Amino acid sequence: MPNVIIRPGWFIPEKLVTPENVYRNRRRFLREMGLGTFGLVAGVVAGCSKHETLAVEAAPSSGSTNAAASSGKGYPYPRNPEFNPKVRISDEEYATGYNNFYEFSTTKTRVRQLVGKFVTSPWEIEIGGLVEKPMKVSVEQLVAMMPIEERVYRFRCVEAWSMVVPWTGFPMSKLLEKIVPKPEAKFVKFTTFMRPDQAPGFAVLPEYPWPYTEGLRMDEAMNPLTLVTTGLYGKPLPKQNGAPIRMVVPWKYGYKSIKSIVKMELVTQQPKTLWESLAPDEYPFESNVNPNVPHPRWSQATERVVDTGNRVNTQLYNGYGAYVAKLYSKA
Ligand SMILES: Nc1nc2c(c(=O)[nH]1)N[C@H]1C(S)=C(S)[C@@H](COP(=O)(O)O)O[C@H]1N2
Ligand SMILES: [Mo]
Repeated sequence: MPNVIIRPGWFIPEKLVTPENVYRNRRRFLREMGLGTFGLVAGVVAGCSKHETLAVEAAPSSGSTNAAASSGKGYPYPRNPEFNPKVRISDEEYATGYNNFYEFSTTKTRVRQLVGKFVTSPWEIEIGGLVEKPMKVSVEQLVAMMPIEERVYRFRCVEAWSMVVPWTGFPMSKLLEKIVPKPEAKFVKFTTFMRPDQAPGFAVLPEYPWPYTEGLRMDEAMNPLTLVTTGLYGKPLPKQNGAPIRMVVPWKYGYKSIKSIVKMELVTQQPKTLWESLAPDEYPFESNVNPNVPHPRWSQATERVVDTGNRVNTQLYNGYGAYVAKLYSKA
């Protein structure tokens, strides 16, 4: 099946798109980090979407069409009317065919072809750290304990593209209530699976500080928008979207929405995340969607809606200010 070969953003030599001084500083930084030039080129350039033409391959290869982890029991779950915006929902084909999941590939349209060996069932998740009631449960057990619903959220990648996706899951706050955080817990650290035999991307980027990790402040994790997610489009998560369990944090850039989670830990210190370790000036910990703060190498003022190709204005907190602005107002 012929398809348009896309030259991804990271293919562009960084010195062509970065002011020289930033380039030099980053080089020094990466050298100090022990990362080579390859890490520089492939590592910190997560995309420059205006050079991309969207091409979702028509037919996913067998094995990638989502022998999803959790059984399809209960799907589709009822949609929460509070999260049902009057905007066009992106075509499912795009949400499941245009993916950032570097454990498999840096080419978004290739990810779903490369997930065949990824075993997502059975799947245990460890939830612990500074909590009174740590647990180690299967995703099925967790789902059975939680109030599951569907929510339509806007999703905005730091690379300036966006989608509108119906996710299925439960609020992180409900899970935190169950595990009872200790007072000294200040952050939640999330960790993705790391099985190089099941995911070819690890070997392609050996200098990355795997596994993929992310984090939220405790008050961000408690915010009612923060969704522990097990499905999309009324079905269990496809592997390429982070089966069987991932986060969706809709007011932050997409890289905070960590996929295929094996561990959640409550900690006192702000955790080091994969992207922040690679390029703190480009992918900082907080990473709230903000049209007024450009990425060092591109504007964040607008975004390309992937399935329509329309360019629309980016909104502060991705439009979720009513829920989250108070978290960031300096009282
Ligand atoms: N483990 C892991 N989680 C990840 C990523 C990744 O490469 N690995 N990419 C992030 C980025 S940059 C984005 S935009 C979203 C993409 O999610 P989607 O493919 O479901 O749209 O996943 C995020 N979570
Ligand atoms: Mo992203």
